[in-house]
Amino acid sequence: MTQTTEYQATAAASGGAATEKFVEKAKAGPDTSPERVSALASEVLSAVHDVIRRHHVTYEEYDTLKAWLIQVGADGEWPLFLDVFVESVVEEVASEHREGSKGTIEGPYYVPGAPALDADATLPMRADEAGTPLLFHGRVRDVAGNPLAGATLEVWHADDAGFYSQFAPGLPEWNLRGTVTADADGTFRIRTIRPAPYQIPTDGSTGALIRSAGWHAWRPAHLHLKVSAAGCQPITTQLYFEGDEHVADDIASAVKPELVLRPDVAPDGEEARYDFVLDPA
Ligand code: MBD
Ligand code: FE
Repeated sequence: MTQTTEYQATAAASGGAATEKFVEKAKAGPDTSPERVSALASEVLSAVHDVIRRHHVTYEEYDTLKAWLIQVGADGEWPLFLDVFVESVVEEVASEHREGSKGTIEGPYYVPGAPALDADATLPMRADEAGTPLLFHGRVRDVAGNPLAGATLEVWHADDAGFYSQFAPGLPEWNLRGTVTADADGTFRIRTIRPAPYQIPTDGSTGALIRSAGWHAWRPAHLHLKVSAAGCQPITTQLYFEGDEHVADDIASAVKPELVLRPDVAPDGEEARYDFVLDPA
């Protein structure tokens, strides 16, 4: 169990590594008008002022908050903290008018450019990859029911210990990450392993808040996907597994009933089907 010890000792690096990746991705932000910046910033500040008044927040508490905010930055955990506690509402607003499959939050561990795989795919994994083998298959269609030939499914997920490649030490670069191109009839078959539930790193500042508040630190086991096809709006989503205790109690509030898989037992592990429906662009 040396491996486990090594991972635990460095778990905070998972949240931290996400900052480097995010900064690479987030170039110049969109041009936001001064009116909108002012409206949003003053409402956020008013909400904070209101909490201070209602709870008679003390100078000691104010200084604790300052120190914690500084530490979140020092740990590189802003992407982790924001995606866990804020992104679900941004996604809710962004997908209000969508008719096709439900999306949910992206989270901090997406990396573009995973290895290209054809429609009958096995995700890159170690020869002795632990975990129950999972065959995940289905079809991608548009809202009118037409199959989307050559749709792309970017898939990424944690391993059987709950760790993501490129965000935890000791994993091959693209472990359990792939870019799958569906067939001419929109179908795909992806062989992987069932991921473990994900625990927010307990040794960073996000973990410190969770512990101080007496909350639990868990997300249910999940597959992450970005599904896209020509002429359609891409979706970013996650799929969960029925029976996982955290499905009803996700710290990131990202579970929707439509996103829960009910895998069947298969000759070699388990099998689950999910069909994606994409809205027109
Ligand atoms: C994850 O794996 C995740 O998907 C989210 C949203 C937040 C933290 C870790
Ligand atoms: Fe995740």
